[in-house]
Amino acid sequence: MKLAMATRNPAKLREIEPLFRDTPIRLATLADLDVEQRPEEEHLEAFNSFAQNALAKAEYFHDRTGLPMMAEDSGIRVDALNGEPGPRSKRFAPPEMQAEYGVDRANNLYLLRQIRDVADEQRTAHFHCAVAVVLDQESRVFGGRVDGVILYEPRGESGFGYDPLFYLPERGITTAELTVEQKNEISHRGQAMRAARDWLLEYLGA
Ligand code: ITT
Repeated sequence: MKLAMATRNPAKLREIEPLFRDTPIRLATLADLDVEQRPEEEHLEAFNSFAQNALAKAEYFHDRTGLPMMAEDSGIRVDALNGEPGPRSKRFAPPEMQAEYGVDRANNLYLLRQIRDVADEQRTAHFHCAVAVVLDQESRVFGGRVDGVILYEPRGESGFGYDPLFYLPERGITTAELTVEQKNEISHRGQAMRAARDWLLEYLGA
């Protein structure tokens, strides 16, 4: 079965691809399919819900291509910021800051600034991921979540986004210090993607 993955984020793809490697499901990216980027895509993730955003994205690209489509929406919720930035995680730092430092570095600096005066025990945060699968006759959404603590400075070179600040107390490292395989074992994305994959395999009778 060919399944299109509606993401334009190469870092996400690096994590998603290994989870489908030993299955009959062949992942095709939007780039593989020559689906050109359109300005309207900017407005797909308009909800304050990962699940609704993932579903909107998968439905949009399913309509555009007619292919079985999977999309994911993910982000970080920081308790001291009342769950912000949530689905706005990519656009958290102001545009000028993102232009100056690059998106991920700006977001990390901005987050550190926002919680500068927050004490250790209140620096808890959670990565969330929703994966939507849209087929011709069916659609489903799967979720995953991992809990951690925001450090005071970045640590580690792997991963992307907020990984260098996302500390796992029980392991004593950040998610940027895990390999792709190790991160997938525990991550929000790993959990949600495995659930989507296993449902698809069952649906296909594979
Ligand atoms: P799409 O093409 O799939 O929409 P995107 O980069 O626009 O890709 P999102 O809107 O889902 O992705 O934004 C996700 C943001 O949440 C991402 O830019 C990171 O800042 C953060 N994030 C999500 N998952 C993460 C992870 O595993 N590690 C670190 N940060 C993560």
